[in-house]
Amino acid sequence: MEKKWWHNAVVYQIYPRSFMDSNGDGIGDINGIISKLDYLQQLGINLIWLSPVYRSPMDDNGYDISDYEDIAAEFGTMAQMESLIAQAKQRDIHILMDLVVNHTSDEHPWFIEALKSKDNPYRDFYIWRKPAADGGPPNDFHSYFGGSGWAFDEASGEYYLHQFSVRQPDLNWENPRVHAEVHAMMNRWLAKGIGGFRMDVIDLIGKEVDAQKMANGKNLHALIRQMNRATFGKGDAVTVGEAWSATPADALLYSGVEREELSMVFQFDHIKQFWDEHAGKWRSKPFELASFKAVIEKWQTALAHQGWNSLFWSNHDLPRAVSKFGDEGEFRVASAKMLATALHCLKGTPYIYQGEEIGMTNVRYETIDEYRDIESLNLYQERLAEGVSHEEMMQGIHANGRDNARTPMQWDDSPNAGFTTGTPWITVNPNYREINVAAALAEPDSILWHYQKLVALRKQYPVLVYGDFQPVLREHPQVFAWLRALDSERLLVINNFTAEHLTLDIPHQMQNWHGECLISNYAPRDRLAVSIELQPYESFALLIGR
Ligand code: TEU
Ligand code: CA
Repeated sequence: MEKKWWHNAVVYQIYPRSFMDSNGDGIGDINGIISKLDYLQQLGINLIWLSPVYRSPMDDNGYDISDYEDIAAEFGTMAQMESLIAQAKQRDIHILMDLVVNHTSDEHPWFIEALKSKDNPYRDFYIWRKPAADGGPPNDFHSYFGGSGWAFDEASGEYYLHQFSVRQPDLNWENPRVHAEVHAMMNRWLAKGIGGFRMDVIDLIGKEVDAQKMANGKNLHALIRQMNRATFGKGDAVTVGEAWSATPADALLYSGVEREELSMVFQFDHIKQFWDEHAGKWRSKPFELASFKAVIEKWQTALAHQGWNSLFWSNHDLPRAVSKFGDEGEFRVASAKMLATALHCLKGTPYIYQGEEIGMTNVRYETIDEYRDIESLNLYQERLAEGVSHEEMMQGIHANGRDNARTPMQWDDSPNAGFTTGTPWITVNPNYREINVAAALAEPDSILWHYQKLVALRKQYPVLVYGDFQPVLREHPQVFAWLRALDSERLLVINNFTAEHLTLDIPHQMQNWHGECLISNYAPRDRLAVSIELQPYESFALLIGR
């Protein structure tokens, strides 16, 4: 496999609204991020995925952009953004900008023009349809944020498509002028020295609207290859596409080396598998290791030699990793470290979502009024109108609501966790007095230093980057284990995914294995035996001696 500069890099995702507030208005901002670059350099990460900071009316916290080449006033200025890019680069950290081009804000000049008349030159930048015979929406397509995916425009008597909020009209990617505008914008950002792009719902831009085939439309890959050749393909930028619909076969189309499309995609099988078939994310299914292992193994195996995996437990749309896959209580630290070791010892690019490195947890606001996320608020109303109880919806929001990931970053135990000297835009998780960066920095055995070690190991041991994934102990109901093999090097990774003490019987051919324990969350283990006693959530990686 052709080696890439970013293959041994780890990505840190920043949700700017909740990372660090530098001017006391309760909203995180770019100067706040700049003030924490030394902290990120110390962690060792080399890429930052920066969620949107562009001008936006913030209907969806910035994923509704009104100007792709200006910075939202609450986040700062373009000069500050350029300073962030420069100061990060001085620390060998490269910025991945969030590219949100499946839709714009309804305040984007293109849409304002489009609304003026049917023959406005920008009308065809969006997707319009005549009403159905009954005067209603053209079809029953449902928005991801509730309600119809069609909004009526009185002036023209037509409907426009919005897969997300009514204030996020979809762009018409069948229009070559849209291609040209977006490519030019991307090239201007690349010229500012960014490291690449994270691409929002990129699997939706090839939508076949009248067939209601939104994801994986027939032109999708041609559009991405065209984008590659017109912009980032000319350099060695990193690109990661968000693709909720992706299968391993799709991922090979997106990230196959000879495909000239993307570096990798975010696929969500290990997330969706715990969503209820009918109620979706609003009713969680209990975590179950066997099917979880099967999904991870499927992706590790399918992209073994072709393509490249992205590795993540959470992001700004998902619940906190330790709450979803670990233990928030007695074993919060042990399980957070186990989840870190497991993720960083798989093959692909690991992503750390802000706060994951200190084991931040989900939040449980008592009332719906404390929530801010448009998806949670809209679906709460819609489901209650359909007869779902308040209690059940609050349970769903507590388990899978997006605000779980968006509570302010917990820097120390001062008021509002040191995130702001003002009133935070969303309530700080009350456990910040215990869970915060200052406490983690002061505790040599903290989750934070465990992440720092994993990031460093990735730069020291090629087996962690290029080693083949080979499952072991596949049938074990509580342990997820595998080998990474590269040339003569073998790394054994064993993870107890439960709070139980376990006696793990070691397969005969592995019983005398010994070597160097690269990382563990209990006492280091440098040799196996007939069986070993595993502690709750115990996890270690053993580099097998020659
Ligand atoms: O997310 C796509 C998406 O489908 C999720 O928003 C959705 O919430 C899903 O149910 C996961 O929980 C992307 C961005 O990541 C998200 O923040 C934006 O809201 C969305 O696109 C629209 O831009
Ligand atoms: Ca601020």
